[in-house]
Amino acid sequence: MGTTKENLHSKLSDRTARVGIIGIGYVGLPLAVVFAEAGFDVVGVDPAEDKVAAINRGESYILDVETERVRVLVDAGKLRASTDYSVLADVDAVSICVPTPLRKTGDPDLSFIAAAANDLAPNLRKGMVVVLESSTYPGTTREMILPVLESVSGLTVCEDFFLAFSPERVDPGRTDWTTINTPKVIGGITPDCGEMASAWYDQALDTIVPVSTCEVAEMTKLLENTFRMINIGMVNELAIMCDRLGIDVWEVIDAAATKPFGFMKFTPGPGLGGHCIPIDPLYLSWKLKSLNYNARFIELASEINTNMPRYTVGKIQDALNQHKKPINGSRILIVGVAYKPDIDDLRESPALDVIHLLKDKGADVAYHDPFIPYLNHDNLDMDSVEDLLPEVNAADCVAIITNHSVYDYQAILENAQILVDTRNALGLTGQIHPKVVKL
Ligand code: SAJ
Repeated sequence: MGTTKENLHSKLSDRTARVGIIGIGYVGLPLAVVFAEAGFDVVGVDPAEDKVAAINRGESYILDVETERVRVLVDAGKLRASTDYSVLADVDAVSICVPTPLRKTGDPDLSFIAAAANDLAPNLRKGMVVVLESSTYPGTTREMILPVLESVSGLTVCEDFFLAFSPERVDPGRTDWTTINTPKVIGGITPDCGEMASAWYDQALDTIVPVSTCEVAEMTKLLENTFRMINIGMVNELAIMCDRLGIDVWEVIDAAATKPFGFMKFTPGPGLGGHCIPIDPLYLSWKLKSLNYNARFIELASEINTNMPRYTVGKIQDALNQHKKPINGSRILIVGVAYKPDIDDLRESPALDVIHLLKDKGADVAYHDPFIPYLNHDNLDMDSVEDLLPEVNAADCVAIITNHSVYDYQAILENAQILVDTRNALGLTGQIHPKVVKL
C-alpha cells in the first residue's frame, strides 16, 4: 500500500483514475473529450440540464467539438454528464472550468468559482487532485478554493489531496492550436501539488509547462490576455490619432508589420469583445487596487477599448451626414455581430453596444450574421435579416462590424449606398472610395 501520492500517481499513469469536469462549456467540454479520448472515464458536471442531456445523447453544443467525437465516447461509456455534484465523490481528478465574468460594477464575479468549490468540498476524498482552470486574479486558488476544500472536508492539502491552477488557453474557432497541442502551464499550491496535476494532464496533452506556484500560473494567464488587451487599445488609439492626422491607419499598420522582428500586428476595431480579453485584465487591476496599486495601462486600455463602439457610431453619423442624412430615422444595417470573425459567440461583442447606441439615436437598425440567426441578448431581441444584398441596398448606411470570411465584400460594396468599414474588410488599404468610411 503506497502513499497517497504514489497511489494517485499510479492511477493517473495507467489512466484508471476517474475524471470529473465541473463546467462543461467551451473550456470544459473539449477538456472532458480529450481526457476521455486518452482513456479516462470522465463525468462532466454542470447545472445546465440541456447541456447534460445533450452530452448524454452523444451531442456536442460547442463549435470546436464535433458531435461524432462525443457520440463515440458516450457510446463507449467513457463520457457522461450529470447535474448531480455528488458524482464527484467517486472521481480521483477534478478540473474546474466555470465562468469568471465581471459584475455590472466592473468587479470580478467569483460566484461560479465559489459555487464550484462549495459543491466539490463535501465530495472531496483523500487521494484526489483538483485543478482550477478558470481565469482569475493571482491568489484565488490559495486564498479562496483551498480554505473551502480543507475546512469542509477536514483534509489537508498536499498530504490528503492536491490542488493546482492551470490557465485555459482555448481560442474559440481556432483549429491549428487545440486543447491537446497548446502548451499547458500548471502551478500547484506546493511543488508536490503541481507535480500531481502535471502527471494527470501529461496523460492527455502534448506539452506541460510546470511553474513553481499557482500564483505564477494565474498571473501567466493574465499577462497573456493583458498583453492583447493593451495592444488592441494602443492600436485603437492609433486609429483615432491617424483619423485626426488624415492618415490611413490600415496602411500604417500593414507597413509596420513588414518589420520582421520586434513587432506584432494588431488591428483597430469597433471595440473589444469576448469572454477573456476584455475581462481577465480587469481581474488583475481589481486585485492590485486591493494592494493600493493602480494598474494604469489596464485602466487606460480598457477606457479606450470601451469607447470604440461610441467612436464607431460617430463614424456612422459622419458618413450619413456627408450625404445630408441624420441617424434619426435612417435604416442602418450592421454586418456581422459575433465578437470576432467566423464564430457564433456574442459575449461582450461591441456590435451590441453599437446597436444600442444607434437605437438610442433613433436609427432603424437591422443586422445580418450567418452565425447568429437571432439576437436575444443584452435587452435586444432581433432576427438576422435573411437576404443580405437587397438589405444592403435598402439601407441608408451599412456598417461592417464583424468581418466573417463568408461575406462577398465586393458585392456588399457594389450594393451599398454608404458603407462604414470598421475592420478594413474591403481591403481598401491606402485607398479612398466615395461610398466608404474607414476607421
Ligand atoms: N481584436 C481587435 N484587434 C485585434 C485583435 C482582436 O480589435 O488585433 C478584437 C476582436 O475583434 C475581439 C477581441 O478583440 O472582439 C478579442 O479578440 P481575440 O483575438 O483576442 O480573441 P479571443 O477573445 O477569443 O481571445 C482568445 C484568447 N485565448 C485565450 O484566452 C485562451 C487569446 O489569448 C488568444 O490569443 C486569442 O483568442 C487569439 O489569438 O485568437
